[in-house]
Amino acid sequence: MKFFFTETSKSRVTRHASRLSRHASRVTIILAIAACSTLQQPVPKAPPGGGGELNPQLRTNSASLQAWQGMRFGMFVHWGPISLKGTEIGWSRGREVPISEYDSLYLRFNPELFNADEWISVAKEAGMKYFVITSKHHDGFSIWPSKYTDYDIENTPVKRDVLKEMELACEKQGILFGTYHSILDWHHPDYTTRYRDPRPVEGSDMKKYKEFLFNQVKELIVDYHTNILWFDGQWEASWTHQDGMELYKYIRDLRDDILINNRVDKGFKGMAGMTDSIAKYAGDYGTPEQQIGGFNRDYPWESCITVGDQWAWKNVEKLKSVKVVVETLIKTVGGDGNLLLNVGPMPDGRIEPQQVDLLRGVGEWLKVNGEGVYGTRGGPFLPTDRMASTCKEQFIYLHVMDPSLKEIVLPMPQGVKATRVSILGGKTVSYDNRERQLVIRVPQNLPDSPAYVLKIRINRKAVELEPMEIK
Ligand code: H79
Repeated sequence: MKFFFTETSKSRVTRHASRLSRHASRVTIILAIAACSTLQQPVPKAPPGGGGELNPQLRTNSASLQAWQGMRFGMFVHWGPISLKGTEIGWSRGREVPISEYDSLYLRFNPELFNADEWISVAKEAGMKYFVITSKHHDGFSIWPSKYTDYDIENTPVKRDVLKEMELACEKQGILFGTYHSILDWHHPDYTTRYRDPRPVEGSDMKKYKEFLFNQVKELIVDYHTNILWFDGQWEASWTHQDGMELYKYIRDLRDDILINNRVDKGFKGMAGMTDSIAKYAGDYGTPEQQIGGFNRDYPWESCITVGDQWAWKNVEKLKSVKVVVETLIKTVGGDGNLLLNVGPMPDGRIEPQQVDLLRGVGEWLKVNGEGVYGTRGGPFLPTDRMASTCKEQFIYLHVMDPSLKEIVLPMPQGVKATRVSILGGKTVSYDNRERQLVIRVPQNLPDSPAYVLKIRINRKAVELEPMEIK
């Protein structure tokens, strides 16, 4: 019989990890008993991701993955010396900002108002449950005192280990801590290729660069207890499929409960961000960028989207509205994905007040409606521009973004009936069960909110319903 957990337990280095591990072994026992005693019940499928074709036994850690999927909403942060210029991190090197100037910015990077607890409080107020910070972007700057480079925070005027402060603030406030790490490095002399220039860099040595990369990743795991490794920049020719699988295995051998995105390997396709062949390529989840992923319950995914139009901070940036961000979150969770919403803090170390206001607005909405977001799965109704749905136990949460709807008609499979409908933060709502249809009469005087959520109790487990299209 095939059980849920196929991965072996390795030594864990964090308290968080051992909590997860204790949880995992309890779940394993319960599932094993369940699998033996109730043959009609489907045995939960192992998560689809893992170490790629070279490591077929190395599967995504189910407990970590499920915990992370339940979080649904995280904070992405792109930050570094380039915030002094307000141009894009990585990409503006050698474009808007001459290389020599870009590479000297760290000498005057001095974010005196940086306060990790404040950042993480903002994430909490926004209703975010995890946090991913750029440990190193394509520009090669390391935001922690790394043993393996001098191009790091230690050699800026900042006399603090800001990454450690972020890790500890996350631990203190109960937020899962993760790191974004670019595989490519246009600053490192051993990294072979440079953007737009296919010629190998003279004297470069990818073997040495890989050693550097692996060593830095180990620092993030051992010294900073990162729980998520969010790779990027794997698309350049210098990085191979073999390298991707090797790096995945290297990490999982150090600690088996870390989540690793699919950009560790070459299976990541375009900005839609999913992996072509999950058996072939390494990675635990897909990463659509600046777009909402399509409905997918089979391969976990997370959309990363900026609050403005740049990843790093930019002066006078036009931000998305609270309504647009809430709708983005709804459509994402409705498609069974997570949302990693990006902010770019300022060179003085603060998250810009207008970004904080936006996040707080989203948090206000989640205070009332979070029940329909956290711990849910997407569906059964496929997201549209007007509505999206999530489900949990015997409840369907219908997120309605169009306040003009007076009556909502939903398809229902034969025999499935609603037994109660209410509005989150409000009263019960009247409805009719018809032949393969549920008709809901939308209440008058809806709350003034970016969207409202109808909580529909049905006479079976909602997650068992096949996905259905709605108009
Ligand atoms: O870290 C964030 C981006 O910096 C990074 N991925 C997210 C998470 C990323 N790296 N590369 N890309 C995204 C693709 C970038 C494409 C573009 Fe451009 C950058 C389009 C516009 C700016 C470079 C400049 C390519 C075309 C013009």
